[in-house]
Amino acid sequence: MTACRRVVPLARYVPDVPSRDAARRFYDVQRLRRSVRQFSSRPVDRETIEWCVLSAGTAPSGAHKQPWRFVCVQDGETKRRIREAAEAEERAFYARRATPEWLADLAPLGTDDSKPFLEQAPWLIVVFKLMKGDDGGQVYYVNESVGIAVGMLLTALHHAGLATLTHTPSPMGFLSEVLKRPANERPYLLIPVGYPEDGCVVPDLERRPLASISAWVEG
Ligand code: IYR
Repeated sequence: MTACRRVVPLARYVPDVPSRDAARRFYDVQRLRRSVRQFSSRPVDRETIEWCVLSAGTAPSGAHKQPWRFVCVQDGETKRRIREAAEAEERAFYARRATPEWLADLAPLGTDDSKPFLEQAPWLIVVFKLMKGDDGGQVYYVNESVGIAVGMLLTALHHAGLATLTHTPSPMGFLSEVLKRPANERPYLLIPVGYPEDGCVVPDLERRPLASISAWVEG
């Protein structure tokens, strides 16, 4: 059966300053986003996380199937089990699976197989992608859709003053088991969320300038 097309007037967002100023201001917020690995134990209330997940849920998706689920974990015992399983995978990664080139690329980040932030961060948001709808129906452009939603989630959390890490212990199958997720969901990304620890440091990285990330075809 084909659902019939219904339309409503667009509810526009109009910034209170000209678009160029709004864009620059937003960049000034975004440029301070960093991946953080040292989290404070300062709590973050559930409602803050809820608003950010709602923002993520405004992402566009293939055929509007919204093929994402955000599992928000605050429970200490669950975080402990996730850390234990993730560190087991990371030990295998650093000792055997990673190529020498990969290890060399990671050296400036100073990462290793120890992941204390998986317990220190007050929340872990585990993002799952749907391989089929809950009704067994098709989903489309799932990686693109979930990637966009995660970008929006990271942006919303950053805008709320919270720090995040995009963490991909590989393989991530243990997350389905620990969190008892249904068979149509696959783990996509694990995101520790919280305030940065006092004195938190991050790698001294530079971002590519505009000219090196863009090309222009002007009329
Ligand atoms: N998952 C590992 C390794 C790792 C891989 C990449 I690509 C990174 O940008 C960072 C880490 C870990 O979390 O240590």
